[in-house]
Amino acid sequence: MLKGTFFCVDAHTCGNPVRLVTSGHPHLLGDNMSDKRQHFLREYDWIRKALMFEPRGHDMMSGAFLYPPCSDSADASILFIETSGCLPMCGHGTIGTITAAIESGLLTAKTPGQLIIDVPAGQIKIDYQQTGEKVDWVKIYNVAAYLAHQDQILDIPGLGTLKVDVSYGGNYYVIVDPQANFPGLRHWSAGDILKWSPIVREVAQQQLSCIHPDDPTVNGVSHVLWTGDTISDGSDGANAVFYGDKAIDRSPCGTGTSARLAQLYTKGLLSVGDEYTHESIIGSQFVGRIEAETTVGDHKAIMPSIKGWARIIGKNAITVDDNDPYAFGFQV
Ligand code: PYC
Repeated sequence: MLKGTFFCVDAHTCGNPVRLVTSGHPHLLGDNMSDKRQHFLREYDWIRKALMFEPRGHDMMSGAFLYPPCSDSADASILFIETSGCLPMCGHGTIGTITAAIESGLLTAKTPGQLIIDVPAGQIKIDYQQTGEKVDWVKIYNVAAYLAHQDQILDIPGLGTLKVDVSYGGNYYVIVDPQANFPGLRHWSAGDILKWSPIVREVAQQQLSCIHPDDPTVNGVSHVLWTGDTISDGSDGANAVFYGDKAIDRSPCGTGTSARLAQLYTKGLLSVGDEYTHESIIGSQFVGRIEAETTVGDHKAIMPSIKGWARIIGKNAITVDDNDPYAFGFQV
């Protein structure tokens, strides 16, 4: 039986995929996107699995549904979907969603160049620049970011000890800077990152509590951000961000960049007003900026922004039929 046909605009943000699903939205209950995210995960997660996993997606696949706003001040809401679940916030996903939605005529700003969007992690503000029908760049004023744990020692079986920080930028990130047992991301292969990241994440999960002070449904370390030398002109730092079971972000990762800014700020290495050009494993760049200081619970925190670009690469009509044994995807 045909479970659904999902029309999608496929795009990428600085190399990482964004599949904006433009039909087949389930009706979600709740007053805000955090509640609606929980409802989606309880009842409609099959849609995410079908559209994100092979054979319709792949390990890095991520996407979004655009919904009407939850609050009076917003223009729209976004539900993020990807192989690992439904993230509270996704930076590359937002840049791709806004670009694809504006260029496809699915979203019109009341004030050209400016939007307010409800996401599960809170509310974000967007500036964007459009030339003709094309969106040149999108800047996200993200939710508050803070350093949750500093200088923690993790004992990683088979690798040895790692000194790490855990920082929040919309998701919780273990951040690993170069040190004795990690020579830096340009000295490791992608295979090394894929091998060690799930173990580092698991050990961090067991050892370090991460629960967002304002929303306990946002909890747990989901990503590992490895740092190292830059390869692109103008970059201030480089990262390889691991997520899901087998994914390395091809973009510089918006929530990861926000978490990195909060870490560097709390350690006294960046100040309010500073920009930080962050590059991905493939050398694509986002410009991060510390916009202001704030607090999250008892933590000193920042309001970060991230600026980047996306391109539409195609349109898709994806069918999910439960007489297909792989209707809801698989992973190898
Ligand atoms: O850009 O925030 C991001 C992101 C999260 C996971 C992959 N990209």
